[in-house]
Amino acid sequence: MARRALITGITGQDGSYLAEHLLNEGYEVWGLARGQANPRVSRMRKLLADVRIARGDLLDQGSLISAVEKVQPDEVYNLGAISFVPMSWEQAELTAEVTGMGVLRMLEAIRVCSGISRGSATSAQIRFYQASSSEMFGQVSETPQTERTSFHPRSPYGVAKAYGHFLTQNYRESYGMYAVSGILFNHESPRRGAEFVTRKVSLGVARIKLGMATELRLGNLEARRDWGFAGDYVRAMHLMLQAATPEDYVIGTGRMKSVRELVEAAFSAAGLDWEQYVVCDSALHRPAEVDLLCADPKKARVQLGWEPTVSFDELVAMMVESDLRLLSEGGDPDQDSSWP
Ligand code: NAP
Ligand code: G4F
Repeated sequence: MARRALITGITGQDGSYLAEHLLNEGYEVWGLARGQANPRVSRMRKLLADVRIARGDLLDQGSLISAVEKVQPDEVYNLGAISFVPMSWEQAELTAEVTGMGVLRMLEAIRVCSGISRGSATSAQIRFYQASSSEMFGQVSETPQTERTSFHPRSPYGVAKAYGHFLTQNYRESYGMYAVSGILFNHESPRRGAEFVTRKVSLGVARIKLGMATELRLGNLEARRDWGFAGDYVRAMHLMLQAATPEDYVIGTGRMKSVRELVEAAFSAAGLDWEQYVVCDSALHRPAEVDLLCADPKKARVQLGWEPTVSFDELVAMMVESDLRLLSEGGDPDQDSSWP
């Protein structure tokens, strides 16, 4: 019988790539979708017709229990979150509820449906993946960052992710659950939300190239990130749940670039000089910035055999090309029609 996976955040960037990967691996894939008429669900169905939908919301404990009871998953991937860092200052409480408490509710749903209580001999058969983030490192204490680097989150989002991370570890230690966190560094693709800097830049370049805009306004150009391709990172999520023992892993490329270098690469991919178009806008700076993030993915390479396959330059070129195609065909990035 096919193994069954339940993915929260199915309508997001990673949910779509993970669903594709698991379908290719022969899984029966279920996605948790919220809302009574969520337009992102119908868009996702066009791309991934074979994904089944279970209704539920990370804010609603009962709905998560019902979803786990209905799907009877072998693996649960908790990707659902408020994931845009600036929004976490504007809606800090909602971020704590979805990105932080949502992890507790999902773990509780698995615990309850598996009949586990304190001191019980039963351990859950369901394997749980938590989407932790390099934002937990925040103001970094060392570079590169490993599984042992201390956390100093710099946003309500980073704090909520740290809560989810420690809680996942705690359920593993308290209840013997197979529960792991992937500490993923920034990963991008043509399906990335338009609010994140890579996609904002690739769309900006495409608009300028096609004569639809004359400038691109950006915030801090000196921030550095370790950017990889989302399609590579979802393979790591799956590999983590196949390991003999439940452990946490850092996933990234080990290479860091600045936003300025991203901008240079993207404009040059379209044959443009970035300095003629980019406007620095201090209103786009954050209350507390994460200056640099750079992964040491050695543990994942040695223990899981995981390696990224797409370089920074290839990623940037892929995103610019995709947005040039999308806009020249009259697509609307807000409708995410860049999805193939
Ligand atoms: P994304 O594109 O922003 O997707 C977020 C998903 O969360 C959407 O499917 C959204 O569904 C869902 N969601 C929001 N509120 C929800 C709620 N109350 N109940 C259930 N689902 C809800 O994020 P992503 O880039 O795919 O990232 C996936 C996960 O990895 C997130 O947890 C993110 O924080 C984490 N992460 C991402 C990166 C990265 O670089 N991409 C790095 C480290 C960690 P709707 O369509 O209903 O809004
Ligand atoms: O693309 P970003 O918004 O991503 P950020 O804040 O690093 O968070 C992403 O990666 C995390 C993993 O490290 C995830 F957990 C999280 O969910 C999300 O996927 O910003 C990247 C950098 C920042 O330093 C920001 O200040 O780009 C800088 N930046 C400069 N100008 C900008 C802009 N960011 C955005 N979004 N928009 C700008 O105009």
